[in-house]
Amino acid sequence: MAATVADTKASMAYAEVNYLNEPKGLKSWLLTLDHKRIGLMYFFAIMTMFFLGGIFALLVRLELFTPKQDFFGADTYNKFFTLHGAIMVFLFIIPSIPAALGNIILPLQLGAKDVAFPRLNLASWYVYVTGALFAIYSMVTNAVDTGWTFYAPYSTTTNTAVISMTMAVFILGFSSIFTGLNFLVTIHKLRAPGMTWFKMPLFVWGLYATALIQVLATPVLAITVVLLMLERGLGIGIFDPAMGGDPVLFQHFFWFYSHPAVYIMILPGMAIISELITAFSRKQMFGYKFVGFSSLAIALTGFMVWGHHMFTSGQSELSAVIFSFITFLVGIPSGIKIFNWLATMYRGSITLQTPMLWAFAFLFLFTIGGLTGIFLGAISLDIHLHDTYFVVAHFHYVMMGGTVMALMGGIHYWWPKIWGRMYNEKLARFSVFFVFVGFNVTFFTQFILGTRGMPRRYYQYLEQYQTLHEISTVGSWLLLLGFAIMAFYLIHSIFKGKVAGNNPWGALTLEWTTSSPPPAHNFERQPIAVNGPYDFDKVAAEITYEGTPGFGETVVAKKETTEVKH
Ligand code: HEM
Ligand SMILES: [Cu+2]
Repeated sequence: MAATVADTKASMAYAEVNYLNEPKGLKSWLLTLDHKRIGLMYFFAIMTMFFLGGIFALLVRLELFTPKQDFFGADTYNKFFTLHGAIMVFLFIIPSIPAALGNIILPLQLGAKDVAFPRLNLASWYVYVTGALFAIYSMVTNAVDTGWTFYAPYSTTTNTAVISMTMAVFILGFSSIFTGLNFLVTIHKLRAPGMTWFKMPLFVWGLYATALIQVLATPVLAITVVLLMLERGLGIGIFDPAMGGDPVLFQHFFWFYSHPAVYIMILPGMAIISELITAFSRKQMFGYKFVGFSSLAIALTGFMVWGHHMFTSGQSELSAVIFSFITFLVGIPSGIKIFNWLATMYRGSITLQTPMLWAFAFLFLFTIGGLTGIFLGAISLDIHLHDTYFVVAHFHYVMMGGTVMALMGGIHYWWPKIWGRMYNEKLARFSVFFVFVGFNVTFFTQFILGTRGMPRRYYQYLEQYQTLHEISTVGSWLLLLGFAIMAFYLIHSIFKGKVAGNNPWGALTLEWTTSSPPPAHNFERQPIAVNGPYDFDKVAAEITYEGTPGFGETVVAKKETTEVKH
């Protein structure tokens, strides 16, 4: 493939006419059917929610700095951790990777002009915003103090604004279902000519598995919160034993959605990591099919383990043993992914650019999160660790150490495609550093606190826990610093960043073949998938950004086969 000089210049330039500025005007944004614009609107929405949820987290940590009451009373504290959890789960992390990055990137990676149902896509954003408004309404009218899990019968009897918050969750569910449905049909119907299932990028495989869960599990949550609202509003006894209901039933319903939901959170994160590991190792994905199918395996087994949240809630011993066993099984496909990522890096041409640093942070933190999940899946251990800070540490290692690190990796990887410009890489490294260190300082201490018996959801505690709580709170300030630096250089880069060109990293998936930022209809010519997404041993792409090693060259990576030197 000999590129002409003119082609090369164009591929290194900033695309003056692009989806960001054509068509112009606020109305063209609010009524847009362009998946990239909708994805960007989602991006700003989820980042606002990450900020809001982060403020509540910092307040919770601030109160926990000392064992006694310092700033807020018990009721306010309960509201703060509930709002933190509910915002982070329902308004930030579930829509984050699929609805924001997935919306922007998935059609580009498939070589499609848009998603299958662009109007449904726009509708999903408005549904999301409506849900967010209900959540905000709840926050300003007495808020909620039940924890993000809304366990009955407390949630049907507390005098806080449970109905508006559960209504928010109900509405947000539909936006999630719309996105999932759209992706399923898009992946089936709109792949570029030549793109067979096994030539799809692994990001697409991951979003496909995620979409299955979104479509199948979310309706269960919707029904659960409707029943909760009926009980609260009309006094129908479903969950409250005082009215003849069964509180354990609520927990079954809730976790039947919410365990699969943790895979709605982590599968897209894993999917991003697959892209990063191959791109920055310049190597074919080791065990591509295993990595692809393991996403489906996780999605399916994820439906059968919800009872591990209820080992102490009253279920038969037999069901506890079965849930425990299946929980261990989920570790297998996750382990397959980790091993294949490591094998992909082995003998690769690794470059340590910012997205890859986030991928390393993910590998390290998610592995800790996953392994401590196995502790909790063992019934005898969980009896002791249930509802302690060990659990808080575990799910933060998975959700924040896993999904949020992957999200940050994805944002930094696709940022130059989305805006056509590159961020300041020095500052980006500082940001990774502070977030990584801050994260471990904040949350590793909580594993220790948990094993020593510190319960979760308390604003006062015994003096023996103080030092570890203090360290954890200081960690949350380091996290704040890391994310503040990031916000600064990312916003700065939109206006002042260096031009990135079409393919700043030299990656091979189709989104890198169009200009940066892409035109409104994505591609000037219909792309054809000739090669696999990671055939670095067969094809080479020109690297269009001066900060990437091999700039201006078309670098051919090492062949997979090992040459024996004599
Ligand atoms: C900015 C960093 C973060 C800090 C400092 C932080 C801190 C905390 C604290 C102190 C609690 C209360 C624990 C308790 O007393 O039970 C908590 C709970 C929780 N956090 Fe975070 N968190 C952070 C990020 C996140 C993220 C990114 C997510 C999800 C994506 C998340 C999800 C949750 C959930 C679901 C709960 C449980 C709430 C509940 O008990 O109802 N957190 N967090
Ligand atoms: Cu679970």
